[in-house]
Amino acid sequence: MTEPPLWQLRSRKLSLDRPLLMGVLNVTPDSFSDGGLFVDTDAALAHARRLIAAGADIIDVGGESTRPGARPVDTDTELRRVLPVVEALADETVVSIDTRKAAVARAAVAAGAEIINDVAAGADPEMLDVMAESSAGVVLMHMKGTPQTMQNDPRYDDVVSEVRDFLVRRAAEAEARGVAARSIVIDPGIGFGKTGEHNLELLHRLGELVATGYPVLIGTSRKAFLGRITGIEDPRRRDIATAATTALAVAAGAAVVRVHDVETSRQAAQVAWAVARMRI
Ligand code: PMM
Repeated sequence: MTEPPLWQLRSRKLSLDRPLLMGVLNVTPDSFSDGGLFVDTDAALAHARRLIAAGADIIDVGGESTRPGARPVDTDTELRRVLPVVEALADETVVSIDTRKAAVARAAVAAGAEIINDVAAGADPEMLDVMAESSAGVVLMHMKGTPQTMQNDPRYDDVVSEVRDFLVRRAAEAEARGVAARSIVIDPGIGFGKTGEHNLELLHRLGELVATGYPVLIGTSRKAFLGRITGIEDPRRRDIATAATTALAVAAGAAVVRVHDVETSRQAAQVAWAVARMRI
């Protein structure tokens, strides 16, 4: 028997012998689907506890919106938003910090975060060193451009191979700087510098990312392409559409799904996983 795969985090390991659910907790005034709801620390903690009760394995705390066109925030503002939440949650669950800033990642790990989720895949010159020194689990995500520019007519010759090659290069760079291979998860960055059709192709050909050997995280939750497909304009009404992508991603081998509504995606992930393995 081969050992079940593990994701090595800062102070513990997570088993990847079933898909993991990462619940989204945006402590921001302007995220696209839940901006403004959980800026207050108590409201954020109450929401995190609801996500945990629904089956979240990880809570992903973010203090900077990366929706298309969002304005960057400064380090102090981001820290003020996320640190009290990270500190309070670290005793209760596995906390991931969603940030592009090395300084925020460093402080969040010191406050108890186990995972650094970087949508810029280590673009901050100090980020890979923070990842290596902290021994945190890391998510390296592909984004074309920046949140300010990424949706201005993104083009690829072959989106899947370009995204895959970029992620494998960044993972190799992270390993060269001292990040353990078993700490790394890759993410194609659904909606980050991609058209709806690019997102569909990445999901359709997910197996090509899974074949890299790195566990793959997929974040489709409530994103605009789901609105285009279903005609649902309000992002908060896109959780069933999200659950459909969760099922497909899990069936194709995704290791982690990042979602706002954990309950619907947990059910979808469990059923897809049971069918994929033919085991209840
Ligand atoms: N999407 C958002 C933010 N952070 N992180 C990862 N790793 N993957 C994603 O797809 C992703 C992310 C989009 O913003 P939201 O927090 O409002 O969903």
